Amino acid sequence: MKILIADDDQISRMITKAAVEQSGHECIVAVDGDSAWQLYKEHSPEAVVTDLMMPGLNGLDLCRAIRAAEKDRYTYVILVTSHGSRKDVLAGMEAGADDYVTKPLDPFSLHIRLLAAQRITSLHADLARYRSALSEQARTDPLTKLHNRLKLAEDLGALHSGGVTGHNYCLAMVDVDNFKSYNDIYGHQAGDAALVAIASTLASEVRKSDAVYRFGGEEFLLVLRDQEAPGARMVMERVRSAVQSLRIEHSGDPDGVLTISAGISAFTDGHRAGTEQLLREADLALYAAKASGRNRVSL
Ligand code: GH3
Ligand code: MG
Ligand code: MG
Ligand code: MG
Repeated sequence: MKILIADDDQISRMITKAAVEQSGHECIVAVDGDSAWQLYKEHSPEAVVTDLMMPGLNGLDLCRAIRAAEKDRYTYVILVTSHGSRKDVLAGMEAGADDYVTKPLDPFSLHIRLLAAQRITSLHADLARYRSALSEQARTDPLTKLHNRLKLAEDLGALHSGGVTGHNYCLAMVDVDNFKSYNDIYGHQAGDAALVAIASTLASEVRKSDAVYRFGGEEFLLVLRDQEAPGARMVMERVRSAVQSLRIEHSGDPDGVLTISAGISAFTDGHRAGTEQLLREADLALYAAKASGRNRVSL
């Protein structure tokens, strides 16, 4: 582990450092609470061994600051207290410390506590990884591996709350043409494979700053950043043509291959609509593209 030691007394500091190193850990040493806090933020140590009484930020303040700052991790905090001060120990544990050792420091007591620290922090690291994998999974469509509607809602929310002021963007709602009959003719498995191929074409045809989501069954939503309607139309024409060029045979479609239709809506300086409104407008435009013959892009 990487362990932060905080003590304003030079002798105590040396003793603690020697004990921590003897236990096989890496040390970062702070001469008071304030610099401990700075070093904590800089190095993200797995554990902190801190003196209680220090000028400026004391051990209790340091504990509280660490607990308040932690999000996806856990820092194991061990207090170094004077012998017999139960009140200090209680205050320390209430401030968020996990354990304590008394001065004069016994290297063995510290060593066995660091074993527990290691176990707890690695458990927390596992939990954090698990949580982040679950969170990623909840936002990913299992078939196409595109982001899903939950992620779309979050991203659009962030786009607006972050003040897209000055940043115009477009939404493009995409729907596969005559896909029901594709499933009927070629089977559901072939349908799934076609959706995967189309999804990867959509993703590869847009810029890195753009995003593609699976909106529903055979519907996709593209967020085209820093783009106004004419530009978005050009992008979507390219995307439409790329899907057609996949040449996925579809005998039930007038083009003989699978195609998509797309409807575009634009968030501009003159039209600062909310996301619900923009989605509705993209859907209406998509409907127009379908009504006027499919395999086309509509605004
Ligand atoms: P349109 O051109 O008007 O969009 O006609 P369509 O047949 O594509 O429209 P419709 O909404 O009637 O059909 C959508 C079809 O997409 C029906 C549904 O079975 C199919 N579908 C939706 N999700 C999936 C999926 O995950 N896998 C497969 N294979 N098919 C899907
Ligand atoms: Mg002190
Ligand atoms: Mg549909
Ligand atoms: Mg369709």
